[in-house]
Amino acid sequence: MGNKQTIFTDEQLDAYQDCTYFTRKEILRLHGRYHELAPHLVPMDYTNEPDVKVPLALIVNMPELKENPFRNRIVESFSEDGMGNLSFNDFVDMFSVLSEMAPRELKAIYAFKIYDFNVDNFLCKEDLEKTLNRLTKEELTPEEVVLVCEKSIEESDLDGDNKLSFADFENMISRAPEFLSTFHIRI
Ligand SMILES: [Ca+2]
Ligand SMILES: [Ca+2]
Repeated sequence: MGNKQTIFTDEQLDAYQDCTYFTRKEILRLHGRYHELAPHLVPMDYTNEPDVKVPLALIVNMPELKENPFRNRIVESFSEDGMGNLSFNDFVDMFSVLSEMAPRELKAIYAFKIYDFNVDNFLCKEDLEKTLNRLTKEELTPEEVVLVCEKSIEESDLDGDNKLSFADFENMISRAPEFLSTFHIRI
């Protein structure tokens, strides 16, 4: 018997491996990162599935996220309580979707949700303007942003209702993959 601490049971690690794009080893490393964010809050032993959440403010400060213009919205969209507090499961899900192993289609679903600022299941001109302002770190003038948004909608709006449904959005990112660039994060 060594003195190596048990963090997860084999069953838990199998479940994580099945539900994410991570290996057992990566799950353990992620637990280490999660623990490091709030050592006083997050126990090492997760075998009894403690009900612990790490607040948004600590998560968005991780080096992997802190330069990302959508960090708050990303964290909020994976937070089961909707407030941006992440349980370890939420934390793993988030980095799994952001990982290079996650398929483009899955990233597109989350990107659409994150860009849909007014949560009506469409990307309208205002949603795209907010998105583009963040993506270009305000490098474009307001007039240029309006122009690019109008053009993007015009080119991708398959059903002509002047806003982008998810199908229209998929059409847009097939032409402009940079819309998914902020959703590739290696941890
Ligand atoms: Ca919208
Ligand atoms: Ca449309």
